[in-house]
Amino acid sequence: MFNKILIANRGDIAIRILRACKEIGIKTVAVHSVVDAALMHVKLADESVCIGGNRSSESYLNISAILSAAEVTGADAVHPGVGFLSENEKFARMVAGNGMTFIGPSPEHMRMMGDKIIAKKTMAELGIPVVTGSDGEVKSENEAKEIALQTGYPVLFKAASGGGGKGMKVAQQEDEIENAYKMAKAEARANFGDDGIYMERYLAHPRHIEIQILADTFGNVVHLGERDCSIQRNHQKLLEESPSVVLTEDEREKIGDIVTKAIRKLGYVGVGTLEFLYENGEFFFMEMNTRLQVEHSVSEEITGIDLVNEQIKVAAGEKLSVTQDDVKFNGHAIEFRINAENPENFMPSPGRIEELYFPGGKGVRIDSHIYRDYIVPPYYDSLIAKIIVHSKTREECLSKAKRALDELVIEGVETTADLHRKLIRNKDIMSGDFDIHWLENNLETLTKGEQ
Ligand code: MV4
Repeated sequence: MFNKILIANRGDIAIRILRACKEIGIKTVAVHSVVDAALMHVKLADESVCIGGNRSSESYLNISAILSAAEVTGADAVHPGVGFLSENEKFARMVAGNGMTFIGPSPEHMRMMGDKIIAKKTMAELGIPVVTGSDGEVKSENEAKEIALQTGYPVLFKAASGGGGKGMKVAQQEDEIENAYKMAKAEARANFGDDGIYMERYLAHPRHIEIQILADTFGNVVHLGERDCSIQRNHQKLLEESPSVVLTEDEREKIGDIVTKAIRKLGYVGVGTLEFLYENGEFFFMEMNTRLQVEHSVSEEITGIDLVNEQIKVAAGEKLSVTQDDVKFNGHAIEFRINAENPENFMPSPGRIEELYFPGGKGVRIDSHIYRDYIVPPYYDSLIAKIIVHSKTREECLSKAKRALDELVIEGVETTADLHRKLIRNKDIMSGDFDIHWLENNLETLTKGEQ
C-alpha cells in the first residue's frame, strides 16, 4: 500500500480523497493555489504545498509544480480527483515517469477513451451497444449525406476530440448537412485543435444513464449499477439519482453484464463510468470517463461500497474487496449539487459565506468544503456542497430531500438550493417523467414558481 498520497485537487473532492486515505492509514499531501491556503483540505492534510497562482493554469493544472510538490514531500502516489488533470494522459505518464503511481487507469486507456471515435469503435467491438452512424471520421459533406441515408434523419455531428457536448451540430434533413458539417468542423478545430468529426443518428428524447465500474489488476470487474443524470443544463448536471426509475432489475443486470465483460476484455483497471443515452428501452454508448466522478457518492450510498477506498487499493495492486455477487442495491439515493451561482442564469456567485447550517440526520450525507466566513473564489468550479439523501424508496427519498433542503441555510452567495426545493416538488420530477432536455424546457416555469 502507498505510504503518502498527493491529492492534486481542491474543494469537496480533495476532502473526499483525504478521508479515504486517512481511513486506510495513508499520509496525505494537499496542494493549493494562493487563494486556497485556508481551504479545509489544506487544514486536514498532513502536509501542504502552495503550487502557484489563483488561475487553474498556474496551480491545479500546473504539472511541473505538482510533480515538484510530490517530489519534495516524498509522495509515492498522486490522486488527480475529478476535473483538472484527472483525464490528462500526459500527466499520468509524467507521474509514472517520476517513479510514482498515478491513481487512475493506464495512460493507454486514458488516450483510447479521450478519442471519442476510437472509444466508440472499441466499445462496439467489445459488444457494447452504440448508436448507428459513420464508421469513424466523416471526410466530406457527400459522405455525410450517404451515411444519413442509412441512419435516417435527424443526424448529429460530433468532434472526435470532443466530449461533454461541445461543438455538436444537428442536421434535420439533407439541406442542413452542408452547414452542420462545416460548423461542426470549425468548432472542433477552434475548441480542440483537431477538426476530426463523426456522425450519429440523433436521439431526440433520451435519458442520460451511466454505469459505474470498478476493476482491479487481477481481471476482477464489478459494476455498481446506474446513475440517472438527465437533469442537467448546458451539460452541467444538477441532480443525479440511483436507481433510474426507467430500468427494470433485468435491464440493469443485462447492461451491467455486458459492460463488465467488455471492461474485463479491455484490461481496464481502476474506477470508470460508461455514459449511455437511453431511449425506448435501448442503451447507446456515448463516452467513457476514466476517473472518479462528482456523483460517485450516489452509487456508494446504494451499494455501501467506498469507491475511493477501492480505487486506491486497486491502484496499489490489491484485489477488489467485493465480487459482483456481493454488490447489493439497497434503496434509493439522490444527490443535489449546491453551486454558488444564480439559479436562473447559472452565472457564478462568488463571495463570503455569511451564514451556514447543513442538514443532518439519518440518510443525509454532506460532502462539502465550505464553512462560515469561507470565501468562494471566482476562479474555479462553483460546486460548494453535495447533499446526498438515501432512503428505502424513491418516495421516501424525495420526502427526506424536502426536509433536508428545507433545513439547509447558506447566506452570502446565491445558490442552486432553491431550484432544488422547487424541482423535488415538481410533478414530472416526482413521477420520474423527464429526459435530458427537461430542465431547459421547464426552467422558466420552475423559477417563476408555477408548477
Ligand atoms: C447525443 C445526443 C443525441 N443523439 N448523441 C452530449 C454530451 C455527450 N457526452 C453526448 N451528448 C449527446 N449525444 C446522439 N446520437 C444528445 C446529447 C446531449 C446530451 C447528452 C447527455 C446529457 C445531456 C445532453 C444534452 C444535450 C445533448
